[in-house]
Amino acid sequence: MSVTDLPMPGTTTVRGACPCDCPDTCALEVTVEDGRATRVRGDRSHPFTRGGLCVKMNDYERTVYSEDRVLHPLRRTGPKGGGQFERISWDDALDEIAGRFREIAETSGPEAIMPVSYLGTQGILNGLNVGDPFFNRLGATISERTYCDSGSCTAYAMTVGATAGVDPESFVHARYIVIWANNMLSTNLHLWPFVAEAQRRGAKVVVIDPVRHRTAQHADWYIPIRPGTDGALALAMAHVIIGEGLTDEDYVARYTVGFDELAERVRQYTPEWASGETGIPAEDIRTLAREYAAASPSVIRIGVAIERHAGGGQTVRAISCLPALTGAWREPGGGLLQLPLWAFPVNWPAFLGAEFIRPGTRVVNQWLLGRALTGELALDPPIRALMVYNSNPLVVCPEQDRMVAGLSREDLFTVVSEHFLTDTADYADIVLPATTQLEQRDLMFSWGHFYVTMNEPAVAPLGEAVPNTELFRRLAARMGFTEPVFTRTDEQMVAEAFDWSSPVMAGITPETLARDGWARLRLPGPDEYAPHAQGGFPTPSGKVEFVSSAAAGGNFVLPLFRQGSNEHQPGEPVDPLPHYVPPRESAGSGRHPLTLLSPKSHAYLNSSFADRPGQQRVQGGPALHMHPDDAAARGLAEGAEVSVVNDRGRFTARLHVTADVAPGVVVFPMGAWRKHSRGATVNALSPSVFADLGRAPTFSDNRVEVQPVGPVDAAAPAGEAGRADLA
Ligand SMILES: Nc1nc2c(c(=O)[nH]1)N[C@H]1C(S)=C(S)[C@@H](COP(=O)(O)OP(=O)(O)OC[C@H]3O[C@@H](n4cnc5c(=O)[nH]c(N)nc54)[C@H](O)[C@@H]3O)O[C@H]1N2
Ligand SMILES: Nc1nc2c(c(=O)[nH]1)N[C@H]1C(S)=C(S)[C@@H](COP(=O)(O)OP(=O)(O)OC[C@H]3O[C@@H](n4cnc5c(=O)[nH]c(N)nc54)[C@H](O)[C@@H]3O)O[C@H]1N2
Ligand code: SF4
Ligand SMILES: [Mo]
Repeated sequence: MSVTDLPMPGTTTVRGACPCDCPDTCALEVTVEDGRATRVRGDRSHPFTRGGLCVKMNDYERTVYSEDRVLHPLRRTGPKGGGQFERISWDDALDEIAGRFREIAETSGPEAIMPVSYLGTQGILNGLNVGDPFFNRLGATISERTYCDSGSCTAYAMTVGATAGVDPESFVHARYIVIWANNMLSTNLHLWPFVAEAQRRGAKVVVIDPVRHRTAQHADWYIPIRPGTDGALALAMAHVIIGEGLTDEDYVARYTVGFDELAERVRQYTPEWASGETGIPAEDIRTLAREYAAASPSVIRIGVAIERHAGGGQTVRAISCLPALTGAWREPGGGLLQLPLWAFPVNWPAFLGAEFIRPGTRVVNQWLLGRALTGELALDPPIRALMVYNSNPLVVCPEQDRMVAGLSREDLFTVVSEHFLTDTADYADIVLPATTQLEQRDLMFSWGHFYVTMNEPAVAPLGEAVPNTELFRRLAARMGFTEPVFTRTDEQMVAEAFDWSSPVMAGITPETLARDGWARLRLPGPDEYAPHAQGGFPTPSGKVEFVSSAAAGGNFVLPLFRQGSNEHQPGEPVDPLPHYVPPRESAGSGRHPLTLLSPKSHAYLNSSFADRPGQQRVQGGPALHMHPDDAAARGLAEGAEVSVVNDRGRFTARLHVTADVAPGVVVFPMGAWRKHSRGATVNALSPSVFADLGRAPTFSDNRVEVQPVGPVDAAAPAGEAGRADLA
């Protein structure tokens, strides 16, 4: 520590946690001077995040004190979407909301009211489930939120069970690291140093992605693949590993079920066949399988993006089989990393309010929101009121044109709780001001490491902003809900957040967390942690299930993703063995030639920060990335103004021609707002079709055409605009 790091007299340092929906969950230190946060930086003593914040958060105090913050309740004064509002009091806002909710519940039934939320913050108190008890008590439509990783979770649970998997910190021990559909240097930044350390120690790093992005550029071997065909690659790897006798026979015999059936199943999936699907030479597939099986320990990191096509679930099923075939789980640093979230003993029942759900309450998936609002999805009663919090559906949901039409309905009553006037908030009848992480208490799990992090409020709420917890306390009181869950304080919620008596929480209490800021779950250290060296998988058999017993119950969505409800399980039958499901649109239903990918923007967090000037400067203007061959075939050049079209919609963009995207693929990062774009954004073209498992979205299963719309402006190359994405 240098002299300049020492706190100045009159200043305090408050420990916090980044609230973003990001696997890293960085530990923060907030400098507060005279009641104002003046600096936010990473906690350098944190073993995983090590003090460096990403470009989204390294000037967080500017976001918090931005002049654009919504600081008072607002009522709409202009047309829907116009963003014109007048200030009103909290009392008036709550009266109006409770009055409308009551009237709608009485005349149409409470299912005419629907919550729409996701992960604006992922704190246990203020995040995913904060409104669930309220809406379940009200009897509102149950909102199914399978935006992210639901398909992967279902597939993973079917195969290896809900296990934390490999400790990200033990990646340093791996000898072979496969980064599969994950732009780690943009989306999981703090895992990279562990990969780089392994690489320094001699590990081979392989990146499998249709895009040669900044992470791929650091790989020892970059393997371009056709989007949505990863299942073919994984099954062919299994074919080679089994066919060439590269399995760990002892591990397979002791700790797996269904090997013979799997061997029989993958016999058809030859490298030559997979080459035709994936575009990867058959010899490369063999080499990958042999190297992967020979190296010990080997580890696979799957990105969330792996699930976003018709066969996303079966892809994760197939990949989840590989480490068991080779016995990679035997050593620290070997196995598979999906969501270490499963390591945390979160007391979900205390937050879901599932006990309030009336049997038979209808479930609507937020993915179909546009259709639900326009009436194309036949709903009785129709949706008459929406309450949006922790989400910006107009930007993040598919079929954006339908969303605009739906949100424009004069008879729809829309409430939005927000930090900023987002595209969605512009359509609200009432906007409510929400506090940021610096103004609220929360407790965080992580989906990228094994540390619990406490967030202490650093400053008083700005204006009349309230935490989401307080918002729902106020609404519940107005609705006359008196059960204890609606009156508990944030401190009481912290006390209920975990099963503190769980062995992994030994010695960790709210008090120690308030003092220290964070704590590692009481698991063996990263040099020793090999949770499945001797099996012990949390599946019904306790083994890796090549033949999945959970598949017998059919396709399922975990209750976490659907407001606590486990009812209405669709039970569509699922083949208990992994198999190949080709991408839907390239297999025939998409008549356009190019596959559009919409991965994460480097400088934004989903659509959050996409309105912040500092982040916009880093991100640069949005650009559509296209391979030179595809550009030449269309007579398009760098900087061209292009229209990206399919049967669902269109948007315009500047073209950036680059060999870093595979031929046949175009890339436009998600996150930019409509009001900063020329109207429609990339999700105007995304389908609302679900993947095969867990009702995952299928953004990557999206066929489009690209057309010129104007003359080339050679003076303004779009390469500048798109620089943050592929740099
Ligand atoms: N900077 C930044 N970080 C973020 C976020 C953000 O918005 N911005 N969002 C956070 C959230 S919510 C999430 S879910 C994670 C997601 O993080 P990631 O899992 O990394 O997801 P994406 O960035 O969407 O996509 C990663 C890569 O998958 C590739 N890809 C797409 N389709 C396929 C395919 O079919 N096969 C293969 N092999 N690759 C494919 C894309 O080309 C892209 O390079 O990131 C988190 N971190
Ligand atoms: N095309 C395409 N679409 C995608 C994806 C993709 O890869 N491609 N990714 C999908 C994925 S993985 C995800 S996770 C979703 C993300 O979808 P969302 O979770 O909706 O993410 P954001 O767009 O960041 O919107 C979060 C909003 O919550 C607000 N917010 C933040 N904190 C608080 C708070 O404490 N209280 C309240 N009331 N509001 C708060 C923020 O200001 C922001 O406007 O998008 C999905 N959409
Ligand atoms: S967004 Fe992710 S990387 Fe950035 S500060 Fe937050 S947790 Fe860390
Ligand atoms: Mo996500």
